Amino acid sequence: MSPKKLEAPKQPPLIGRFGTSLKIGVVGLPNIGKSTFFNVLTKSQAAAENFPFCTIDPNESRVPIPDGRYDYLCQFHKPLSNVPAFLNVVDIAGLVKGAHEGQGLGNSFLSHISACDGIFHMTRAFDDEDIVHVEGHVDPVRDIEIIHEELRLKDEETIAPVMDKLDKTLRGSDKKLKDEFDVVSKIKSWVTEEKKHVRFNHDWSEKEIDVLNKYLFLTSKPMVYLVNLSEKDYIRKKNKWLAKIKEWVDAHDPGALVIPLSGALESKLQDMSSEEERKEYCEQHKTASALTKIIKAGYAALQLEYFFTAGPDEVRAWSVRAGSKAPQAAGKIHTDFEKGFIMAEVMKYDDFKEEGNENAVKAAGKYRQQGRNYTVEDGDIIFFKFNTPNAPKKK
Ligand SMILES: Nc1nc2c(ncn2[C@@H]2O[C@H](COP(=O)(O)OP(=O)(O)OP(=O)(O)O)[C@@H](O)[C@H]2O)c(=O)[nH]1
Ligand SMILES: [Mg+2]
Repeated sequence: MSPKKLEAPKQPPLIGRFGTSLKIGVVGLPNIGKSTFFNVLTKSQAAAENFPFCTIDPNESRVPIPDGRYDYLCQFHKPLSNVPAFLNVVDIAGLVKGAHEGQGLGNSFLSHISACDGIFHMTRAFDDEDIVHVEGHVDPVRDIEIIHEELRLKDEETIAPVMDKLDKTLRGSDKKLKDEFDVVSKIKSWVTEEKKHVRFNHDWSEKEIDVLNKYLFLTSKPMVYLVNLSEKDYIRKKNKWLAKIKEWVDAHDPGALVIPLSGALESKLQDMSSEEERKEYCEQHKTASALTKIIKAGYAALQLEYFFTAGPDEVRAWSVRAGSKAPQAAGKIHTDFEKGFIMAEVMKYDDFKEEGNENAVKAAGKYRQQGRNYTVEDGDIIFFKFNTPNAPKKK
C-alpha cells in the first residue's frame, strides 16, 4: 500500500451556518426506528408507530451533553444555577426513493433537512417480520445509497437555477459574480457529473467555502451514521451488516463515524424504573447504552465545543464553534463582553482538577491571561475582563 493511503483522513472543512444553536436531524427510510430513537434520546413522546410515514411534521427537542467535567464543576461549586451545553435534535419524516420529485411525503421534508446543520443518518439492520420495510427486506447499504442519492438529486435540482441566475447576471460582467459562477460550476460538476456529496471533498478552498456557505447544500451537511441493531446483536457486538456499512462509509464518506445502537434496548432501559435497575441490567448483559457516545458525536460533527464559566452563582457551559477566538467566545455571554473585551483569564479543566482550586492553579503558574488572539479550547474555564463601553464614567 502506498504511504498516502495510510494517512488519516483530513478534518473536513467547516461548511455551514455560523451560529451555535445548530440542529442535527434524524434522517432515514420510513419505519426504521427514528422516532423511537429520538424519544429515548430527548426523553420526548413523539409518535412512533409501526407504519411508514408515522412522522409528518418534524419534532424538535434538545438534549443536554453529558460531561463529567461539568458534573465535577457543579459538585465543586454547588452553584445557585447550572446550565449544561445542549444538542438540538430534530426527528424528521422518513425519506423514500423519488422524494426529491415528490414521492412519499416529497419535497417538504427535504426542506426540514435543509433547516438542519448536520444529519444523524439512521439505518435499519434489525430483522423483524412485523415491522414493514418499505424496500421489502433489510439491506442497510442499499438504504444508505437511497438516502444519499435523494439528497444528492435534491442538490442537483437546487444548483441548476442558481447557475442560470448567475449566468444571466453575468452579462453585466461583475467580477465577483463571475468568480461565484466559476465556483458554482465546480460544485455542479462535483455533484452532478461526479455524483458525489459536497462534503466528500475535503479540499474546498476558502473562497469555495464562502460560496458553499451561501447555498448550504444538503450534501454539505456533516453526517453521523447510526446503525439500528436488535438488542441481541448489539449486546454481542455482531451483525452481518456492520462491516459492510463501515466499508461503504470509509470508501465514500471518509472520516464519518458509524455508531451501532439498539433502539429496542435503549427503550427498554429508559422504561426501567431506576438507575440501579438499568445498571444491573447492563452489567448482567455486559452492555452499555450508546446514547452518550451518539450525543457527543453529533455535537462534534457540528464542530461545536464549549468553555465553562464557573463560580458559586452559576456553572455554565457555553457552546462555540471550534476555533473561536476569545472575544467571540465572550460575545456568547453578552455582546458587551465582546465589544469591551480586555482579556480572558483561563484555567485548563485538568489543571483545576489536579490542583484542587483556583488559588492553587494560580500558585502553580497555570492561570493564564490571554488576549484577543487566543483560540478557545474545549473545556477551558474562563473569566472574562471587559470594559462596559457606554457605562457612565466614575467621578
Ligand atoms: N424490533 C424493533 N422494532 C423497532 C425498533 N425501533 C423501532 N421499532 C419499531 O418500528 C416501528 C417504527 O418505529 P418509529 O420509531 O416510528 O420509526 P420511524 O423511522 O420514525 O418511522 P417514520 O416516522 O414512519 O419514518 C415501531 O413499531 C417501533 O416500535 C428496534 O430497534 N427494533
Ligand atoms: Mg418517525
